Amino acid sequence: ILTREETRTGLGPETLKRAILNHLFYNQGKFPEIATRNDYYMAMSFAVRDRLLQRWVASVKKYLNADQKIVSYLSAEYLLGPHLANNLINLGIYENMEKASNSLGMNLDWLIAKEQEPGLGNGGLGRLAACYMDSLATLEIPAIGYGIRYQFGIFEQDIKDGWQIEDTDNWLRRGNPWEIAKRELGYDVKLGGYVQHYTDINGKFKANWIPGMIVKGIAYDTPILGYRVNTCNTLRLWKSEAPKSFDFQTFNQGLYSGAVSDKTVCENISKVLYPNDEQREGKILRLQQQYFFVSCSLQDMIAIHLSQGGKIERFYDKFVVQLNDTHPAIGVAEMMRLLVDVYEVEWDLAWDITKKSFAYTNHTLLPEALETWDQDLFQSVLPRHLEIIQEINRRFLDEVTIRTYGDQDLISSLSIISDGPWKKIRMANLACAGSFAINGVAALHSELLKKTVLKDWYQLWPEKFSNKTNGVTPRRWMVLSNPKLSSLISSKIGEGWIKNLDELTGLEQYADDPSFQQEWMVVKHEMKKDLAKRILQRTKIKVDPSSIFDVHVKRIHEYKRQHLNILHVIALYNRIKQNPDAEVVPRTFIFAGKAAPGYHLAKLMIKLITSVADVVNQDPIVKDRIKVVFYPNYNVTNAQRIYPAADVSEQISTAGKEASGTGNMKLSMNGALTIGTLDGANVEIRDCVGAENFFLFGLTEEEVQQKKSEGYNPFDYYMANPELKLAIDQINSGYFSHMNGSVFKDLINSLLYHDQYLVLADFESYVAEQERVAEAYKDKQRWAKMSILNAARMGKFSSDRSIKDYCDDIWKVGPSPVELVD
Ligand code: DL6
Repeated sequence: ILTREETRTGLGPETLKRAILNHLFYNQGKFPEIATRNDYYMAMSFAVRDRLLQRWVASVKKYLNADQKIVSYLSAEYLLGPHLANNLINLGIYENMEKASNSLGMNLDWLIAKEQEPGLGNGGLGRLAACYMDSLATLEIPAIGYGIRYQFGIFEQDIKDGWQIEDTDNWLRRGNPWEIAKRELGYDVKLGGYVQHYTDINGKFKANWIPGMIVKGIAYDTPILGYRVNTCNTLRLWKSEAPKSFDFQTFNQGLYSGAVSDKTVCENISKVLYPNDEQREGKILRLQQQYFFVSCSLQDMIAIHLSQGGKIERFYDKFVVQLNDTHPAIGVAEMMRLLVDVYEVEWDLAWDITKKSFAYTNHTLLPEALETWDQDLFQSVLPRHLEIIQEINRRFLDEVTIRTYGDQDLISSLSIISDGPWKKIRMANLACAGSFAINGVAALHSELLKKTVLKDWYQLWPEKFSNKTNGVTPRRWMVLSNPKLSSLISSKIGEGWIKNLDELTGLEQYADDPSFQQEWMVVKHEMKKDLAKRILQRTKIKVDPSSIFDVHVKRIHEYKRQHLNILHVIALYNRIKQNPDAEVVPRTFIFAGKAAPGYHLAKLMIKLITSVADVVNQDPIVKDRIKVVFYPNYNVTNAQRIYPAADVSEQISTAGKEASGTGNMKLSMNGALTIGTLDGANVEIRDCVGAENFFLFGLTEEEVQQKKSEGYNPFDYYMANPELKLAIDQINSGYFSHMNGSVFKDLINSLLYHDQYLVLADFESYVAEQERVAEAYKDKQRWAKMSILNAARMGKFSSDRSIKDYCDDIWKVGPSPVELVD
């Protein structure tokens, strides 16, 4: 009998080396003399995947047990980031793989760098889904993540002449060793057409949906392994195809292009991730995408449940379905269609099953981000679902009428279909009506949901509401991205914190210890040097690693207020210009983030940052005391390089606008100090790390509302603050744009005459707090202590804690450890 070490799943360096060579020869038809670095990356990834699959098979066998409840996470986005290094860490074979790769004459870091990251998400929401998949597996919770296998993920960003340029993200170009296509596992999805009604022989009223087209969803599975456990869950992403790839009948009739276009139309559905543009209404393809993946996923869950002898009426015993925002909310209507039309379940029972199966997470308070669909458009794509939604709504509003004694305002606000001549389907209302639980993603956000966008829902169904503060996985965001800091931490408190982040509090006892402070700051400096090198390579800007690394990285959006930050930079610049000997603590302002391609003002904000950078970085009077960098193409890979090097974390959104934020957590865990408003999870971060270790500024959410209701006039702030006025005048006059003042006029007009996000109102307090930041940085010991305490007190923000909260309060699913049998 072979030991595991001798079989293809052993974990020792020799076995790994043999596995890599085997894949290179027998899988890829290559040998060392001709193999490229990418060939080695692929071979190594296949070798790692073998080890995942061994665990995956054991996990799936366990889940096939009829009594095992499974969490089904429905998300249109998964911003996974590269797999290889993360899997090496979770398997516990990083060092062994390093040895294996060295003995093959390969550098492991090079191979890791070969991976094209799957950027199947826009930002926080998609990245949260990825962190949750990691935590679900680590906590040994049976789970399937369902989504879309976009052929093109989030666009790649380049900067030309200071402007954002978008390029296609062809991430599958060189193949994807992590996924397994399950060609046999496919579901038909109907789209368009019309509905016929008839009465069957038993006198039952029936609907027959005659589709305009049928698309096939093919499953592509990616194994997601937990940290140092055998649980390996499934991320099942659907690719759309034509049911028959080639229609011979059409071909024979000489309509070749017709036959091909059908294939193209079908394949288009999973072709590209939608960027979260301002204007996203009316995009038929987006509705098709949402329905496509949700329908495949629900059909799949039902098939799994029935194949194990489950009864359709008890679907919710097998699966709990979490809706990641409203993107999959059409699932509520699809579940009803499957139950009523396909499985012939009576309406009331079907509605009961549906409401016991779904839970909904809201991720935004921004009204423009709450999805609605024009009823006519909706009908053209999903005619049967429109009927179902109308029926759900009719019965639902009857219930509301009785409960509210006919309160018209409540009835119209809760209605799933809006009144008026242009009827709209409100997806958040559909999600709320069809779910047994509704949650926000940070304490403040959950409170505001209850007071604002979901106020009326809360009034009638308070028991459905809860808060589940977001979290992030310390495996990727500390162990993988900051190995030196992680080793330092482990050298003091052991490795338990990696799975139980609360153990980081063990670091508090060293926060005042000068030698630990020294070690901490040395690691920080190393990481800053690494980033400085990359900045030089990528942007040709030389930055000083001993300056404050002030980091503002996230999607570019007015509410996230990158323009507030750059106004402060201009103010500092002017202080130096007006007094060249002014004492300015050297600082490097690092920005990164993508602007939605159709979001004009966000793109102008990038141009403003790069334009200010061009002037400030070159001005000899500044003498390198301030530098401004826009690091292009912010993605998971680049985020992993930036967070460890940050001293200051900019979390400066207008209070009440950022639902939670997760970058704020990652930065703090890596020892950055936050300058921030009382917004999203900042509030809880400040509570945890202590007010004395957090730089607070700006209006509170109530003050923002108050100011707006009093009639906020940004122009008054502009006139009242000479530093602010000068900065804006300079932008306006073309000082930063080769004397062409018109470049930024839209941005300036928006600030001076609208300023929806109260940038000007918060400017003064922001600048004052930034002075405190600089002051604090001068005292190295104080800074080191604050930095250590930030990391030490971040236990709450592990995604393991979030997932445990979901499991205990909403999903009612517990761990189910998986045994490996040789
Ligand atoms: O919950 C994850 C993430 C939050 O941390 C951000 O604060 C929030 O802006 C983001 N929301 C979205 C909303 N998209 N839609 N719809 O991405 O979610």
